[in-house]
Amino acid sequence: MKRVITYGTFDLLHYGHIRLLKRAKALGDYLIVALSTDEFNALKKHKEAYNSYAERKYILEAIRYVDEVIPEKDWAQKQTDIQKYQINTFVMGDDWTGQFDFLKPYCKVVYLPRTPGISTTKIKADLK
Ligand code: C2G
Repeated sequence: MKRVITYGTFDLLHYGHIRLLKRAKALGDYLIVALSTDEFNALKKHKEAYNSYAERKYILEAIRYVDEVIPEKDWAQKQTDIQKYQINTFVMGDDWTGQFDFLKPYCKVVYLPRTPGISTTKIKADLK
């Protein structure tokens, strides 16, 4: 079984997120999403999600491509996660290209093209 992992806040879930999750799942058989906790968002990512961690987890668990959701509490947990969850492939959108190449000794690292024209920031701005 090929196990894939990806990380993110996934707030105000939109089709760009879904396309990322769909393509990530297509790279294996089992997709784990490491979901940024509210504390990690506030303290380390300096962004506040509209939906709480519990709500964002509930939404992600309803997506056919997602097999498991775990908390992302720290920038430094990826290497441990890869070993703990026996990950074959690490996936992120290409806005992160190069940032996680240090994981290459432990698993495949894939950066997928972001979906243009949609973002949580844009949604919030358009709704003002
Ligand atoms: N994404 C995408 N297309 C968009 C918007 C987002 O492909 N139009 C991807 C991002 O590249 C990311 C994933 O969807 O891979 C989740 O997006 P965010 O929740 O914005 O993730 P981010 O805040 O970048 O958190 O440790 C890594 C961080 O937790 C990543």
